[in-house]
Amino acid sequence: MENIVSEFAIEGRILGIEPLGSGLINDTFRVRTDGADDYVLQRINEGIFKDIELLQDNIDRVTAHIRGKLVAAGTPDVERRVLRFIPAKETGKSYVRDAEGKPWRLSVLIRDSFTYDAVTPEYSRHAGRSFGEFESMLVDIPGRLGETIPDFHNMELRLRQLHDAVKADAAGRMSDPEVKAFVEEMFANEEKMTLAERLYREGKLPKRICHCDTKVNNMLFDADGKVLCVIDLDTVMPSFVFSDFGDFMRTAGNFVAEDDPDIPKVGVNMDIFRAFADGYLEGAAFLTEVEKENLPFAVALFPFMQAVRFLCDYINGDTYYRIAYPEHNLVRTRNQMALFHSAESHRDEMMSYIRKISPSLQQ
Ligand code: GN1
Ligand code: MG
Repeated sequence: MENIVSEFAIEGRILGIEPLGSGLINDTFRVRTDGADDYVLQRINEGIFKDIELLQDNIDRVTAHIRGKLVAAGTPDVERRVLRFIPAKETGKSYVRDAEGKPWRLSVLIRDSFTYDAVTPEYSRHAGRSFGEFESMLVDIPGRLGETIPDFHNMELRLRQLHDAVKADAAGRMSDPEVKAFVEEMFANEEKMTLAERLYREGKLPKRICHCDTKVNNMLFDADGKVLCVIDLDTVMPSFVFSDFGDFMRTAGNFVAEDDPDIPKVGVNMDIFRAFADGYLEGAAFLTEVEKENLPFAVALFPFMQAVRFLCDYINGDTYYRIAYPEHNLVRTRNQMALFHSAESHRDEMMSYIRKISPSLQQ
């Protein structure tokens, strides 16, 4: 790995390299140096991100655009507010390939920053505002960003993939009655949960540039719980705003982690919902009525979509998500389906709250 790092134009000598974070897709390391900055080294999972040129081009454009906005607004401490990727010495590109052809990239580790897997309502309010502002800053990014994973958050596609997985039954897991019951329940919800794709076709719902992986641990907080910077930009692409609202609530708004096997503890934390919605509606001034009134739908959609994806991977024999034990994806499915049920049962309460804080919505 030291050889890889030395292909980038870094400052200082490398003192050590150690694993960092808990992502399920890429491999991430911290590079300690004797210079002013430490770095984050990542091996990009090319099995999942098939077009590395497009991926890195998106990231370069997004970070440059946000940096420009922050500088223009006179924001202090810009280096801690947006990621900086280091160019490769030879090509000037923001990634290199190792001897086996695997792609790697390097960014500056943001000083005095913290990540969390669970947050308080106060932190969630900051997170909501930050994701709203992140989307706002990208409203006028020139040109079109590519889809790094085509139809990434398309619920219709995810259900088709489940149909295919069930048909192929590659790992022989369809004989498990629990798996079968989940599959049936998912298909029974097909019509209801593909609402966004229909609204889009009817011209009632726009696609915007969204982050599309707003897990709570994809943001850096400062020591006071304010959000410094949004990270993990691989999936920044055109999507519905439901992606960002829904995925944050899916992770931060669940009483437990997405793979906690203690299912009775799973549920939507309404204190987090209210705080996150407050912040998000403050940050995302561009939202249309249709977008706002479907935010409670988004809170149900994302655990449902994630359950479909986890179960699909389980049925396929665990080829996508990193797992720590054989039933991991099934446990994740149970957890996310329970969260989906909880979100459904809180739907009206969430709607009343959204109406209360956005008076423009019809009462
Ligand atoms: C993956 O890489 P990571 O852990 O931030 C996944 C997300 C899922 C998430 C579930 C590219 O995100 O979509 O919501 O796992 N990213 C990709 O934990 O599939
Ligand atoms: Mg991540």
